[in-house]
Order: sequence, then structure tokens, then C-alpha cells
Amino acid sequence: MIRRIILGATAVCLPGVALAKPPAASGVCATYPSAPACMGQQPACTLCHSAPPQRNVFGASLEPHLAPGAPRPLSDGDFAMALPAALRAVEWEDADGDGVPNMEELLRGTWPADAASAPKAPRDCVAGQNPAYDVCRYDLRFAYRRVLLDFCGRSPTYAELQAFTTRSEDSQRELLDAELDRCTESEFWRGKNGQLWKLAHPKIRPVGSIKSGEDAGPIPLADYYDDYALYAYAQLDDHDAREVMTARFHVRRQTDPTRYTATPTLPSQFVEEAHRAGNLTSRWSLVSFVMFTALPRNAASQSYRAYLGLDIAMQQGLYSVPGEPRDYDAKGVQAPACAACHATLDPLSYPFRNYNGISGLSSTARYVPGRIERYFAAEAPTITQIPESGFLLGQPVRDLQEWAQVGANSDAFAISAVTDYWKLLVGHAPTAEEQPEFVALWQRFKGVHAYSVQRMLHELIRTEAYGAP
Ligand SMILES: [Ca+2]
Ligand SMILES: [Ca+2]
Repeated sequence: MIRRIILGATAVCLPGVALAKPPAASGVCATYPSAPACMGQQPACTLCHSAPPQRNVFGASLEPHLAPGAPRPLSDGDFAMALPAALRAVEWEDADGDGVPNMEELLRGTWPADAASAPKAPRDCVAGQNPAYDVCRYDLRFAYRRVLLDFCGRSPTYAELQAFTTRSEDSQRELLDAELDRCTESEFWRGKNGQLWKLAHPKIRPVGSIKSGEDAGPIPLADYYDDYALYAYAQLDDHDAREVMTARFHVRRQTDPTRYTATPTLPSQFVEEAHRAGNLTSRWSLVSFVMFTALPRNAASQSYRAYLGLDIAMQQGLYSVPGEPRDYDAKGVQAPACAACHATLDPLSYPFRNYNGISGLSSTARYVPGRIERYFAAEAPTITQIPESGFLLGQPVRDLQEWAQVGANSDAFAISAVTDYWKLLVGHAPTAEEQPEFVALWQRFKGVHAYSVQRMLHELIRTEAYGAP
């Protein structure tokens, strides 16, 4: 019974690779391959469910069309076979009553079960309506203003704008690129508490009261400025952005002007090189996310959210592993309401098993072979059986280094990294209308840009989304 509930609850979320069970998400994507939700990702459970197994209005409208008359629950195979026809059967219906048919919502990247989410009408504009800017399409003068504001933190002066206007179009484009390069050298962009640091805040989640080093708090446990330094280093100077997850080095920050340089060791960091995985294994991450826990689920879910943009609590990125959760630490995660997430979360957490937080002073923030055996053996009968291997995005991983590699090479990483900049610079997450430009951008970030944020930014400032007023 529990197994059936688990399968039912996660049916919409399971990808093909890891499972014997045919995936509902891939059924959606086979039917609508150009849907934005399928571009390098899988539709979230919330496409069809409010909280699994409860269906939302769109999921409910599909249910009667799924192999009508067949006994329930449907087998995995029957479900997969029936899904495309059921999707087709309701594609002209309007489940959420927002006036837009389900199919159009899927293809334009809005939610068919949420009336507040609907495609916007094409921009209504008439050339020449606004004398200051070209409102209908990319406007170089507008983009120039924006680049100076976003990357240098100031508006162009009147004289600068006048001078800009007298240049040829080609020369205006050249100046945009030159200003982008100049401004990303600025303290506003790369310095302490600058734009890059702001992007890092939700990843690092600083807590001043337990900060050590510069600006130390009353209970100094770890210096998260090291984490900001590695993050910023990975974003700058054509470095590989994936190093925020995979670096085996640390980064030293020099000030006035701010410079970040790689270094093999730092006195504030304890994990030895062979066991490092960028900011995942920083002293701060281990102290604040692992803390006293045996199985560091919080460290795993925080890393998943911060660097792959997948929030398990929001039912994102669920790749249930068969036979999981095993509940080694006897936390009751096999209960139906928990198992739907923990079949992903627990195997995601196993590779953190030897990374110690603050259990045992002498091994604070270190990699400790046999850590569970040493500190937590009495917590549950099978707790020492927690393996160091686990699963990420449906793929088996040997240890945290492989976890970080698989994660950093995934589409999810590129999408998440480019989304950060899109939100910062365009001002919001990519809308349905912006999807084609956005998808092209993250795919090029993975490909021709070779994970250089600098190269990606030069293209981002050329998008309509950025440069059309
Ligand atoms: Ca609708
Ligand atoms: Ca809608």
C-alpha cells in the first residue's frame, strides 16, 4: 500500500533514467517537446498536483481521460501509454478558466492550473510613439543607460548620452561591450557587498552572529567571506562558473581594489583537497548546514537549491530512487507524506555522510571517514549503514566530488546560473515571451561560452528582454 502511494504521489515527477517506472514528466515532454518546461528540465509536480497525490484542476481534468474504464490504480505501463492521449483530449479545455486553452499555456510556458499565470498579449506599441526610446525593439541608447546602471551603479551623464548618440550603430555596440568589461572591474560589481555578492547571498545564507574573521560576530564559527570569494572568482575573468561547486582550491580576496586569486590552502578552511567540492564543502557550509546532523539533508537540499535551482520543498527536481528512502536514521521518512520527497532527498544526502559540521570540536568542518560510526552510532539501529554513494538527478554518484561534477555539468546548473543574472539584470525571471532568448542563452552558456559568465553577459545585454524599453 505504501509503495503504491509513493508511486502515485510521485508519478508526475519521475524521469526515465533512474527508474523502471515509466515517467509522467517525459510523457508530457514527448507530447509537447517545445514546451518551455521541457527545455532541459522536467515539468514540476505542480503541473498536475497541488501536493501529491492531490491533483490540481489541470490534473483533475486529465484523470477521466487516462485509460477510461481501466481498473485503478493504473499500472506504470498503462499510465505512460494513456498520458499522451489524455493530454490531447483536454488541450482545448481551459482548466483554470483564465481564457487560455491548456495546450497554449503549456507551449507558452504558463501554468494551466493557475488562473494568475497566463501568456501576455504581444507588446502593444507603435513606432515613434515614444520620442526618447525605440519602444518596440532593442534600443542601444536604452541599453547603454542600463549597462552603466547595472554594472557600474550609476546613470550616464547628459554629456555621455549625447556623445553616445553621435556614434555609429556599430560603434555604439562596441562601446556597450567595452563598458560592460570596464564596469565588471568595478567595486560596485565585484567588491564586498557588490552585485555579485548579492547574487551569492541566498546561496551562502550568511549569519553575522556566528561569523569569524573580518567582521566577526560574538560566536565566531566560520568565515563565509571565503564562500563569497570563491563564488565571485568563478563568475569573473572568464573563469569556469562551475568551479563554485567543483573547485578543489580556495580563493583569497584582496581589497582596494578587490581582486580574487586562487590558492591551494587557507588557514580558515579545513577540508583537505581530495575531499573538496567548492562551496559545498566550505567551513561555512559544513558549520551552518550540516551542524549537528548525522545525515546532512539540509546541506544537500541547500546545495541543490542554491546551485541547481531545484527546491525539493517546492516539489522541484524530484527524481525518486527505487527502494528509497531507506530511513537509515529512523526519522519516519517512509510515511507517505514524506516519502515522495525523501526518495529523492535521502540519496541526495548520502554523499555528505562523512562531512562533519560541529559534532566533536577537533573535527569541526572536516571530512571524517567513519563519521557516522564515530559520532552517531547510537542514534538508530541501521544508521551506520548509510552509504557514501548516492543519487543526483537520477544518476548514481560515488561521492560528493562526483555529486558536484554531475550537478555542475547538468542543464539545471546552467539554467540556474543564467536565471540569477536574468533576474538581476532584466528584473524578473524569464517570462513566457522571453523563453526563446533565455533558452538560447543558457544553452550557449553551456556550449560556446564554456561557462564564462563574462561571455554570457555580453550576449545577455544584447537580448530584446534587456534592451527593449
Ligand atoms: Ca488556462
Ligand atoms: Ca493559466
